[in-house]
Amino acid sequence: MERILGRSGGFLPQFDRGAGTRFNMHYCPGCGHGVLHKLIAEAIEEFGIKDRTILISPVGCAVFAYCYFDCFGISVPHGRAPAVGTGLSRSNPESVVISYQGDGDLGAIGFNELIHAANRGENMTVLFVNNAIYGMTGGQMAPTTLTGSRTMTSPTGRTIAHDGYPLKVAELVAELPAPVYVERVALSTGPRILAARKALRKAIRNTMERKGFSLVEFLSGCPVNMKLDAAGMIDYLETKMTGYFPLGCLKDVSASTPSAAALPAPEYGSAAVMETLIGGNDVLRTRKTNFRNLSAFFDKERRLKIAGAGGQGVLSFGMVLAAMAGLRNFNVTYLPAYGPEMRGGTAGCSVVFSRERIASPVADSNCNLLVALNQPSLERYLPELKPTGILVFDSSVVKPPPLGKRQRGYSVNAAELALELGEPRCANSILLGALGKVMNELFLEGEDRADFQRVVEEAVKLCFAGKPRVAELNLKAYQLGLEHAVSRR
Ligand SMILES: Cc1ncc(C[n+]2csc(CCOP(=O)(O)OP(=O)(O)O)c2C)c(N)n1
Ligand code: SF4
Ligand SMILES: [Mg+2]
Repeated sequence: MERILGRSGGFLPQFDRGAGTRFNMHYCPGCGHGVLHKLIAEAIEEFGIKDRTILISPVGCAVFAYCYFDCFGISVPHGRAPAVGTGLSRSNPESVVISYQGDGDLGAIGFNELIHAANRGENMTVLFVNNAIYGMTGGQMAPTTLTGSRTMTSPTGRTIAHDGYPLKVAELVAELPAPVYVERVALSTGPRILAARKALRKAIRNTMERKGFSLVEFLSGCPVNMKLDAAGMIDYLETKMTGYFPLGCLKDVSASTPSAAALPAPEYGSAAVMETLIGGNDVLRTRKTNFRNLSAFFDKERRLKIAGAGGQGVLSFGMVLAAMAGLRNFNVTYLPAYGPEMRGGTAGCSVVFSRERIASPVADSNCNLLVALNQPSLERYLPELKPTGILVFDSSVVKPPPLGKRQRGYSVNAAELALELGEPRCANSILLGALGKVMNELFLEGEDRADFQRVVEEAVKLCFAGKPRVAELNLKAYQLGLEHAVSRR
């Protein structure tokens, strides 16, 4: 008896929901989440996988699931659990990734993530709690709400004409070739809960043995939002829910599926990235590792933000910078922002380079260098420039802003000079010249200055390969920027 009533070792010794709470669980009486939590905790304990399990909590009533289990836990945005689970599972092949999701989380906002993770056969267990309602937010219609059900958003009852058919998630997943195990169970009566326990364990075992993707759908009660008492809830599950969502195993090829080896970790060395971006090129094969007199600038990870309007050459500016870093054997990332920006709004890209591995390719905050090609971009990103950061801007279109004590500013009237050159689109390369001036004045000495000039030329030629006249024009523009850029302080 104690075994059944006691707290499983898969649970934390204390459910810490913060001071002042009256209850030691945040689920309503009769809720299926609590029952499923117990089954999960028991499996984690009995399989001895506390140190391998990563339980992904959903957005929904089980949002605090990580407060209960004595294993690793992670909370993710609404519906994103299978996408996050993919990363967790691939980068930690030994882990047992369990994605815990409700019908709103999995069947609505996150259905895309779910179906693609299933289709890829990611090694994870998905526990799908189908209570046919958005429980947490107070009872709105879910994709699995039964036809005729009255909810906050279907006050006269769900209709097929208006809302479509209740979504049979398990059937859809079972149709895919990749998943190894798909079963639907119910958290209703004692025998049903025992069957649910068995299904849950099979799925978790599959993940432990790296057999691929398993999904168990749990028909579950939300008595509060269904406005039913405990007996009425069980009756609803046993008649209405199982009537539309038949229980049973929809697919099981676990026994004949071999354990899959972990995917090899991808290598993003600068050489591979450059080959991919620019293709085979002799310059790549002869490149050198220069900047030997490493200044403080090249020693650390550097995050550069280039921002302006669509059509100003912001993205090719970033491309040239990324090529320069790659040509001198830095690890480098280049992240352009496409989309409506291309129609004349703001456009931007991030370039991050480092001697070490790069954690994030986004330089939208805490950037070391900001190149602003128009006023809105300056206003948007200047607050994100580090206190020791450097600003380079086009003084023909940007008002010189006040800078922090340790910040430095350089400007050049790029748009005007580009007009004089007869090619307004070259303003970006004139600003690249201003950046050359920054490097010469603040960071580079002796032979490294000459090498910087060389790497600019190599990078421009690479990025405009097949267009020698354009490359030549841009190098001319670079030279103009180098000559005309001025330090603002
Ligand atoms: C991006 C986003 N959209 C909407 C919400 C609001 N929201 C919170 S929980 C939820 C639905 C939860 O329903 P379900 O996944 O079925 O879980 P249950 O509470 O029923 O267990 C919604 C829509 C949110 N938190 N984030
Ligand atoms: S609202 Fe429904 S799903 Fe949420 S805890 Fe209560 S009974 Fe469970
Ligand atoms: Mg729900």
